[in-house]
Amino acid sequence: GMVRKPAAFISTISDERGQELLYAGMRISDVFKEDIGIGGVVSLLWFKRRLPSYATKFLEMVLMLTADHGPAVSGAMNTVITTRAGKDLVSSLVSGLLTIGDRFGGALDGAAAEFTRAYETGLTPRQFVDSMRKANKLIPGIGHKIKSKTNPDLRVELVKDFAFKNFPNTSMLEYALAVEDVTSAKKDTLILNVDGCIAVCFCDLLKFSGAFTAEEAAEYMKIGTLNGLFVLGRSIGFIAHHLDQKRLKTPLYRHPADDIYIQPFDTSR
Ligand code: Q5B
Repeated sequence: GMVRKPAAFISTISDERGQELLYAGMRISDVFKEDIGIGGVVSLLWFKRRLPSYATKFLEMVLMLTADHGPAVSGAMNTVITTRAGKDLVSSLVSGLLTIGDRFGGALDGAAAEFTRAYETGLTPRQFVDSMRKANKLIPGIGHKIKSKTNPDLRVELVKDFAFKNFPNTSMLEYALAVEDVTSAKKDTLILNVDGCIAVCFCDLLKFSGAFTAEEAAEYMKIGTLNGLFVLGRSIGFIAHHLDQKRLKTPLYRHPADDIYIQPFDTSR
């Protein structure tokens, strides 16, 4: 019989070869007929399935409320400086994206991993906080430069409200809030931050929506899915900052020298 040449690539999410483009088997015309929204498209392409409507609404909410957080954050600054150096949209966008990581905007995967480990091994919130302190590790998803108990992050309030009203189970969110009680008692700024709150809610979705097996949930937490949410959302904002600077025709940026302390070089060594 016919022997098929082994394929160099395998792909499982989309297909453009037929008459109509398919996203995880769904025709692009049905994507619009059924009005599945950007949350529905993300579910198809990231998870290869339709998710319940509260879950796709949640995805959309995350993209909307991570879209931007002003010009002062690391990523937006990088984008603005790159644009002002005369670079194009893609260069400016990626220079912003490259700042996303453990400290800024990329704490979701770490938060999901640490909070899940703590919850599943049965640590009390206090034991978890103490164990992280002992290991000399910051808790991903806890802490903010300007937001605090007294100056709460309204984005976090919106995410919490939505999860409490719509999710079948919010065990991970409740656990993370109990951890926040411990950390914020030490220092006002050690709140469950936007990365942390989205991450634990997403864990509740993966674990309890019924749409994923336990193995799938564990895999999605491991392969970078959660940081992908922030990266996708904040790309909207970084592109906006690029366009804004272009519109404003801002010149090349040079940092004022009087704002940099240059330490005298020790020539005796
Ligand atoms: N301490 C976020 O640091 C920040 C602790 C902690 C235990 C912690 C820090 C951190 C984990 C990573 C994380 C996401 C760097 C943040 C985001 C998106 C954003 C951004 C925006 C947007 C803030 C003071 C004292 C020290 C520390 C202790 C601090 N964090 N202890 N666990 N997690 N968090 N990142 O204010 O005894 O005084 O030495 O790395 O979740 O990125 O808007 O800006 O939308 O764009 O500089 O919202 O928390 O605090 O480093 O001076 O620490 O608290 O050990 O203790 P800060 P530090 P001590 S959301």
